[in-house]
Amino acid sequence: MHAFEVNFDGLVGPTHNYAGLSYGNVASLNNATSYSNPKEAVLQGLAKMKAMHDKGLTQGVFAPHARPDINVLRRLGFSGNDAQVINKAFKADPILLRACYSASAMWTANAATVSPSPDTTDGKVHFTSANLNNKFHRSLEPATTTRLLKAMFNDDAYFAHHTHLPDQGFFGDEGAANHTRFCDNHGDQGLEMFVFGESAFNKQLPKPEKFPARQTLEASQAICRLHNLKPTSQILLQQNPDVIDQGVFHNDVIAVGNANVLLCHQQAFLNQAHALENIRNAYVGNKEFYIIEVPTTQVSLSDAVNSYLFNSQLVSLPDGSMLLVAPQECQRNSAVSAYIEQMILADNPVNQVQFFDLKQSMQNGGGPACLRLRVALNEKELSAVNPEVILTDTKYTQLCDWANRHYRDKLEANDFADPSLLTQSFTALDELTQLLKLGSVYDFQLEG
Ligand code: SUG
Repeated sequence: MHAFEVNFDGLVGPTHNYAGLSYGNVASLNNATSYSNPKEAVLQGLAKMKAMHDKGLTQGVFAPHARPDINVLRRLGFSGNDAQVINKAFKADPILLRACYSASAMWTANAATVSPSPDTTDGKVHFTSANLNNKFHRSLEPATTTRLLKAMFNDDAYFAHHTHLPDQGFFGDEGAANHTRFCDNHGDQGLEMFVFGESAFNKQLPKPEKFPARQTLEASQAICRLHNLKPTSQILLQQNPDVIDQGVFHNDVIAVGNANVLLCHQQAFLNQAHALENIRNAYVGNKEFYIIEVPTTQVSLSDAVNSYLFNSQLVSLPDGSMLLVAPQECQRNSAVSAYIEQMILADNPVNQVQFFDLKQSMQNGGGPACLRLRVALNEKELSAVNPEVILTDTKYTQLCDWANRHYRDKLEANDFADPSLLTQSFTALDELTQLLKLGSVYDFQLEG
């Protein structure tokens, strides 16, 4: 049966802002005082989705979360009606309020880990929402993410949904940002690579010293169990702790895989030579497996982090070629652009590059790959997906129109005191759930 990799890109939410919330994420900290443009952000993301659709790929849309999270503000002791809660929180702790306004659910690579059916012993596609417990603003995401996933993949015959892992650092789980899958074709059994930053229980393994490791070995092991992964479809490797300390907060900031290709920096993994040999040996396909290892002498670690080269998407196009979907920051960095030019001419399957302006997301540390959740599906599974979340030309036009009507083009510090931002945001999302036929997925819809 024919199979597809569908990328579900996060629609940037109406309250997208820069609040410096992610310690260990260089861009987030550097842009903490910038103002944001949510309208530009959502349209930049939609332009990438449309470009993928125009290339003949199946492209999905993942709805944003309702922000501010008024329930968590109440849980933290701010009382009264919505306007009073916002007003009190703004006076008491404006950064806390900003965290509750964060549109961070746009980075759907962190929404969940997904195991396609050829890799699982029960033949179902498995989903586990990430608990994201390393950062307060992101820990608010898993319950709504699960509701959204169930509204998109709503058929027990094909899809299995699991509750996110326990909300505690020992089981820190950041989803598909630390997970990639290698296979000959998307419908074949694959090798799922889980990359963890540290072990919670095994004190022998090294840890980063400065910045937090956001994914634990124990979380990755739990996902393998929950997803009924075939033993030959899993490999667990440790990220190089030194690079976490230099701003590589997820594996997808230093490595990206697709089909029979792994593109990674020379310093991506702990004991790299051994790690790469293990991946090569564990590959279950018949095709030649390519490892493109980018040397530090050609692309330094700081060039990698600043350009987000490894947060490019690698996608197989319908004609069999492979495209690097890179942020425009790669084009502007001379070392990185020279490397890309060399790579697409070299003997490996990657033979094209396209650059995208995703500046609004990039300024918070979210590149092309952060914005998408990959779900490999066969024809039957794809026909069981809610069709309204699949991008078409019409849906693209509707979504641009929706964003143009509801989104602001500037948000700065004082705007978060204004309760009409909540009303505008919830109105937009209520309309979106109708456009994408998601039913009631947000707290404000379920409580109302
Ligand atoms: O979790 N930034 C996100 C970026 C996530 C990138 N995702 C992947 N690499 N897959 C994070 O650090 C910044 C929010 C702020 O500072 O306002 C933020 O949450």
